[in-house]
Amino acid sequence: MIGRSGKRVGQGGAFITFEGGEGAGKSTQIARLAARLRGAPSAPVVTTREPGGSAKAEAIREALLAGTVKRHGPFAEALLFSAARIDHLDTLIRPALARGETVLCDRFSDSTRAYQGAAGGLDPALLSTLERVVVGDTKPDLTLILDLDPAVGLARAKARAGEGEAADRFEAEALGFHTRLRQAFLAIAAAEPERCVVIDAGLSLDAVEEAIAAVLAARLPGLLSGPEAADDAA
Ligand code: Z5A
Repeated sequence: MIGRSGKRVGQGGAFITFEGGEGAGKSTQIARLAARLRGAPSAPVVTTREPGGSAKAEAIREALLAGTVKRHGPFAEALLFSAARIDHLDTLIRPALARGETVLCDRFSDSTRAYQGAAGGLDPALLSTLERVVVGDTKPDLTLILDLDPAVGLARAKARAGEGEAADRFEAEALGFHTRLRQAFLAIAAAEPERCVVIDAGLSLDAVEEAIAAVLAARLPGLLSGPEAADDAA
């Protein structure tokens, strides 16, 4: 099977993105899935994140999360997220996929659609043009949308940050902004069911991990159980 990222799924790696609101458990579940995949007879695994994942993109991340770009509006933010994504794709994601590795990425272009589009008010047509230019054919083979009540997610993020650490530019937005985000991610999943799967992120850590493993087994046979499973499913 040839995936959307343009590479052979099941016998090489795959491009898998994790999306959702604050504190949904993306970073935790990426670490768990990476450990699981590293114990399986499948392709090598790379974990990464957006904004970031490469030296230039990490520098852009600092400015975006500090909120210094906010005063220039959501379009300027979308352009900077895109600039970071271009470097990330060129220097990390595409080379890893070309080597046949699996890339697990914490946020990708659906976050631009949700944060700068649905919640930030940018025209979806504009964002879709930007996405086409920036992402090209390197679309995720699978996107896991970790869905959670935003009040619960924000409380988790706050508890993790600990006393005295200020909320970043996006965590500081009001609950209504985070509710729009949740709806936006669910709408993306509904519009692209062949790529996206919604995971109930309100379950326990272990239950979420098992739900993700079940989706992988169904959608990308071979990644968890070796190339023979992919051949059997073909
Ligand atoms: N952004 C954007 O606007 N446009 C874009 O195009 C892109 C991004 C790419 C990046 O922030 C920000 O950039 C982001 C969107 C915006 N908004 N913010 N803020 P980030 O990378 O710093 O943060 P994040 O992506 O929102 O992730 P997060 O807040 O770190 O959450 P998470 O990775 O989903 O959750 P976690 O760190 O795995 O878990 C949070 C805590 O909850 C932790 O203590 C866990 O142990 C706990 N947890 C996790 N799962 C569970 C369960 N199931 N039960 C109980 N407790 C749990």
